[in-house]
Amino acid sequence: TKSLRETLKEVIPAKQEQLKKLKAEHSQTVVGDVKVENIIGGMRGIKAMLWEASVLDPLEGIRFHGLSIPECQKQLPTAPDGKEILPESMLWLLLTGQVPTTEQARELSKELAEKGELPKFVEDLLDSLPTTLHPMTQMAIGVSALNHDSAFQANYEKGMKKADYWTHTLEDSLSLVARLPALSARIYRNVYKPGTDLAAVDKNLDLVGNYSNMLGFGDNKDLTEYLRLYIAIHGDHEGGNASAHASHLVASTLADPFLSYSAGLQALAGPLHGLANQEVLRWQLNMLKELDGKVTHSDIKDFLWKTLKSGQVVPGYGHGVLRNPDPRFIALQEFCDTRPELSSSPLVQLVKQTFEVAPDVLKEHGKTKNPFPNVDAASGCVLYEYGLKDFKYYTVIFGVSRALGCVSQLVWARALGLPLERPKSYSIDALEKLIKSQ
Ligand code: NMX
Ligand code: MLT
Repeated sequence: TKSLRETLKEVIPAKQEQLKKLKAEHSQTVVGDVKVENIIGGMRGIKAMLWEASVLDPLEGIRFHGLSIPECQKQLPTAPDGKEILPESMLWLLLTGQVPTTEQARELSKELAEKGELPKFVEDLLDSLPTTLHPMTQMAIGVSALNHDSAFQANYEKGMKKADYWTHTLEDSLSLVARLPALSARIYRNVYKPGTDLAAVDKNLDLVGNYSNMLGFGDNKDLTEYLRLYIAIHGDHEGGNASAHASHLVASTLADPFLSYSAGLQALAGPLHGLANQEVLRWQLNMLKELDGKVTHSDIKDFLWKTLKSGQVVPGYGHGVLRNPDPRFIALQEFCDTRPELSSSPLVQLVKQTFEVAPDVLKEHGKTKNPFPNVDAASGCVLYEYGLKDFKYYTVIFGVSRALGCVSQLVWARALGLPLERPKSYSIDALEKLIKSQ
C-alpha cells in the first residue's frame, strides 16, 4: 500500500502537467463575462478561482473529485465500528483525488492521533481565555497560535525552494487537522464543563472517535457516528464559499496553513455562513416554544412570515450557488430516519415540517433565489437531541470539518504554484467611467 505522501508524489506531477498544458493552450479562451451586477453583487456567478477538491452544481449539489455524497457513502472507508464516512477517508480523497483503501485510511487515522496533542502553551492560552468569548473566536485564536511550530514558515525563513512549498504545507496541514479535536474539545470543556477532566488523545482512535471522547460523548456511539458523517460531508464546498475563499486568499500570500485557516474560521463565524447552524437551532427552539408543542403547517407558516416581516432571514434556507435542497441536508435527514430516537423527536420533526412549509413561503416572499434548505437547516437538531445542547458551539464542529477542504486546497495551490490573489476593484465613480468608456 502506498502512503499518503507517496500517493501525492505520484498524482501531483500529472496535475502540474495538465495545468501547464491548459495555460499554454487556453490562457486566452473566454469562459464567461463580468457584468456590473457581478461587481456590485458579491462576485456571485463569476468563474474566477481554481479549486481542485470539489465542484458544486447548483441543482445536484457537491461532488468531491467527481463523487457525490451517496457515492462517497458507498465507497469511502468507515471506522472499524461504524457505517458512516470516516473523515480521514474524505481528507485522503480531497487531497489525492483517490478513494483510499481501508488500510490507508487507518494509517492516516494513526498518524493524526500520533500528532494530536496540543503544545502546552496553546493549552495555557485557551485556558486563559474568558469563557464568555465566543467558541469560534477561541478556535481562531488557538489555530493561529499553532503557527508557532509551522514547518512552512520555518523553512521559508531558511530559503526553501518553490518546489518544496507543498511538502511543508502538507506537514503543517496534517498537524493542523490532527490537533483540531484536542483544540476544539478543550474549548468545549472550558466553556461548558469547567473544572472537569479532559481525556487525553487516544493513539488507537480515529479523529472523530477522539474528538467525541474528548468532548465527553465517547460513550454515545450514535453521536460519534453522526459527527463522522457531519465532519466528512461539511469538509469541502468548492472554493468560493467565504471560509474556503478566505483561507485560500490568505495562503496565496504564503502565510502558513495555520494563519490561513484561522482566517477561514473567522469567515465561518458569520451568521450568513457557518454561524447559521447555531441560529437555526435558536430559531427552531423559539418556534417550538412559541407554538407550545402543537405544531401544524399553518402555525409554521405564520412563524415563518413573522420572521420575514421582522426583516430577518430564515436561517438555514437559501444559498449563494445551490438552487435545490442541499444534498448534505438530505444526507443528515436520512441519518435521522434510520434512528427511531431521532425520528420521534419533536425538534427533528419540526425541522422536517419546516422543510415542508418554508420553500413555498420563501417563494411567495419572492426575494431569495433559492427557497430550499442548506446544510445548516438540519445539522444542529441531531447534536441537540444527542445531548450536545450548547448551540453556540456548533460552528466549531463545522470548523473542524472545513479544515479538510481548506488544507487540501492549500497543498494543491502550492503544488501548482498558484499566485498571489489580487483582483481588480473599482470605486462607484471609476465604475461609471468604465461603463461610459465601453
Ligand atoms: N430568508 C429571507 N431572505 C433571504 C433568505 C432567507 N433564508 N435567503 C436570501 N434572502 C434574501 C437576501 O437577503 C436578499 O435580500 P436583499 O435583496 O434584500 O438583500 C435576497 O433574498 C437575494 O438573496 P440571494 O441572492 O437569494 O442569496 P445570497 O446569495 O445573497 O445569499 C445566503 C445566500 C445563504 C447568505 C442567504 O440565502 C441567507 O442569508 N440565508 C440564511 C442564512 C443561512 O442559512 N446561511 C447559511 C449558508 C450555508 N452555510 O453553511 O454557509
Ligand atoms: C458551505 O458549505 O460553505 C456553504 O454551503 C456556503 C457556500 O457554499 O457558499
